[in-house]
Amino acid sequence: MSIVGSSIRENDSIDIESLTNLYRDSEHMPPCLEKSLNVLLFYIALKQCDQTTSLDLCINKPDDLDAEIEKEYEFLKQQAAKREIQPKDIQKLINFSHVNARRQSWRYAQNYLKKVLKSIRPLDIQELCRLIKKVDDAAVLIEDKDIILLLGVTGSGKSTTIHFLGESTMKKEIVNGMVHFQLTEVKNEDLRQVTTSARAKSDTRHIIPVRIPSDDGDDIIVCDTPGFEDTNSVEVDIANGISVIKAIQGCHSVRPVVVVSYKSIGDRFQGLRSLAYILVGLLPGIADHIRCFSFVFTKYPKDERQTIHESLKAIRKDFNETEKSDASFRKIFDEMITKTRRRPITIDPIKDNPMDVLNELMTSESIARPNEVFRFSITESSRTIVQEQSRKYQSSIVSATKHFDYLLVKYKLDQLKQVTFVVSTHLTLD
Ligand SMILES: Nc1nc2c(ncn2[C@@H]2O[C@H](COP(=O)(O)OP(=O)(O)O)[C@@H](O)[C@H]2O)c(=O)[nH]1
Ligand SMILES: [Mg+2]
Repeated sequence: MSIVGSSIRENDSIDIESLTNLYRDSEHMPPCLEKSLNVLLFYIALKQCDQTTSLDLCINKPDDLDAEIEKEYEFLKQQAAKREIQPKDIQKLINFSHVNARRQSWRYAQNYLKKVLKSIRPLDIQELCRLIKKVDDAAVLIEDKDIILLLGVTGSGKSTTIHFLGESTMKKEIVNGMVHFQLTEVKNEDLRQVTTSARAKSDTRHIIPVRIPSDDGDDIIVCDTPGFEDTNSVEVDIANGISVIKAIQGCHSVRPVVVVSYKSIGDRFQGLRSLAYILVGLLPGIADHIRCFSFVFTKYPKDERQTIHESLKAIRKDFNETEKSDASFRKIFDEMITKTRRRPITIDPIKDNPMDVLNELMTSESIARPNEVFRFSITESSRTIVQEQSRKYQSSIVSATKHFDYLLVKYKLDQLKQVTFVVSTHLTLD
């Protein structure tokens, strides 16, 4: 084994944190199908890493990675054959993955393995516990504080906006045909955790508070959040529903800032409609607090900034019957229309002045008792997945007991205990 200390660069499918997590998770597992999948995913991630960028990581890398991969696939196949209950197509997916690995098509090999993992382990309790832990740390930093909370769908530009507010420098690039603001210097330490992404997928997996020194000497705390849409992974959805909301509830006051991108206003306004529903889900009594909301518009072509107010009015006129009869939904739109009448807040992350924007956001009223306003909720499908995962652990325990595999019994019992703990302490609260 040699130490990988020099070689990882974030690319499309792997970042350092997830690589370290894969490694740590598999280290703690007894030999089983799940471990084998994790080990292979880790090896494949190593294969995908760029060998040029220097990073200080202490991860053991096999000297002959190709041979280890081959060996692990064989082991994986044996483990899969041993299972009494065979999830559908599992052998086939493993074979697909193996063939792709032999062809060095790592992305395909990885995706097939992820499918297998998802079917045998629908909920990654390790990942969920990690997310909850990070949120708990964030909760300490924002407890009893006045915060600005960025909300908006994935890709709307929340993380880029928070970097702008924290005075990170960036340069404009075109990535996959779209404008991307690549960070060039991150000065604020809290912002090191905030990654931005040119992909549609969310990079922010939990709430991240960023302290920004203000003109009067106090810090202004701005929080980046993961999107609250139902396309999140089950782990992010549960962590959002139980921990993020709890952290927000612990604040002294909250100024919600909704980040809306140009794209969501165009294209039949669908993005804006789903955003409004997400907001109502988070704050059922939103109508009573709507004046505390600010709206920031991103990705606007210069010549179209003046059209924001008129486009919103056009959407409002076009409301269907359901939308018209939904008071909260109407209120959100009316507030956006009111707040864009004079001068909408648009942000050019390179040219605009962050303090001007921050000062403007601070002039809005704040929600004084967030614990009475924000609510817990996780999607129905996440609830089902938690139950399914508990059942899977139970049947693995029975099966491992039959095979006298007590190490595995202990491991699965520990996992089941963690799921039960999360469920009993959090999910039963609402
Ligand atoms: N904030 C902002 N982001 C932009 C703009 N134009 C393009 N983007 C890009 O939109 C993508 C998604 O941004 P990100 O901040 O990661 O979105 P998030 O998922 O809401 O955190 C990134 O590639 C940004 O660089 C713009 O005018 N403002
Ligand atoms: Mg983000």
